[in-house]
Amino acid sequence: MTYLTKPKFHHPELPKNQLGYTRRDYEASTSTLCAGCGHDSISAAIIEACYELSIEPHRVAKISGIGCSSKTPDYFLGNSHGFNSVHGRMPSVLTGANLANRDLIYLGVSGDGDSASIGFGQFAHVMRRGVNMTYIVENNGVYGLTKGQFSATADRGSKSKKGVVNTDSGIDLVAIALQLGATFVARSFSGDKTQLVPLIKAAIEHRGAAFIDVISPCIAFNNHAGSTRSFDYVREHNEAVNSLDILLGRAPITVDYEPGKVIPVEQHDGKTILLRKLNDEYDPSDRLAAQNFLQRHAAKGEIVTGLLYIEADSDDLHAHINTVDAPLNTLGEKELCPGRAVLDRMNAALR
Ligand SMILES: Cc1ncc(C[n+]2csc(CCOP(=O)(O)OP(=O)(O)O)c2C)c(N)n1
Ligand code: SF4
Ligand SMILES: [Mg+2]
Repeated sequence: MTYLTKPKFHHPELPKNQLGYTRRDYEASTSTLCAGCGHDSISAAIIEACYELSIEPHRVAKISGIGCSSKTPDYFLGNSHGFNSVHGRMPSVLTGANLANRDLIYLGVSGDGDSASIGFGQFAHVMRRGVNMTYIVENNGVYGLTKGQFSATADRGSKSKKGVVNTDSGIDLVAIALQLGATFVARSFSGDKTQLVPLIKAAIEHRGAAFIDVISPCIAFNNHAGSTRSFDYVREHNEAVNSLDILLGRAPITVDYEPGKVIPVEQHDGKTILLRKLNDEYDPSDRLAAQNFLQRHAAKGEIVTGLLYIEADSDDLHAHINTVDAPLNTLGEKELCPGRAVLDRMNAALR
């Protein structure tokens, strides 16, 4: 993979987070993507979210597949663990790593080709299993890396750069994630950092499968009239249903808000997300209503963004299969081997 290292020096008075790190400590090599690619804005949003959450970089594992989007983990969190896997196989690598070491923060980064075309089966299973992760799809409707073929998320009727009309139905990964039981589902736009950064922070704090579909225009192959993933189209059709104001720690809520306008969503560990409603009709705690709302609006060509669904009292794969609290990779022979007598009893029970 090509990469350009960034100089290490920086202004001594750059702001620092609670750990004493600057934003520069969450950066990595210089991006080699096309100038103006939406994916670079998502990398910047991930850096900002991790800086604001004061995450220790060595506690993050960033895992990706293949594509321009899947290259981006090279451009953020240079001091974190990383695994650039095979096309469409990021979810199984992430699941395995998560099962082996539950103590890391898992960040899956993928593209619409990587997740909705070749990796669609893997995407489905990682969602239905409730793996504790933040799964981001950088959705541009094309295979950017291989020069702009329609991906499976491209809308029927949308036009390629050369004027070819897509005749296949597009897969809506948000609808699929909702149907398969993801406990945090959001959509955003790479051009809206104000919306995206709090969503990434909330997804990282969420326990369970957190999915964010980020519309991320490909300026080289899918930013023309007739595309439904261009900067202009998304700006004109963006229908934000809410915004996340603040992500608080365990401190009591001290901000004043008009009742009904802001919903406090308490998470499993006592942390609270404040959700500011922009659409009174929208209830992000009702999975079925969310699915209905999204389909009605998609039929009108609107792109609904915001936190679309959250299950506050969620759990994850480790809870489902009842693993021990200690990460499995820290267990020794003593804990892992039950002893001859127990094994004999188990074998006898199977005869
Ligand atoms: C098994 C396999 N099949 C096909 C390819 C070729 N290939 C590389 S990237 C890619 C599509 C990437 O599209 P997407 O995930 O949307 O990423 P983008 O480049 O648009 O960000 C394809 C088909 C590959 N690398 N490996
Ligand atoms: S080809 Fe498209 S997706 Fe790839 S770097 Fe260029 S603008 Fe981004
Ligand atoms: Mg793509």
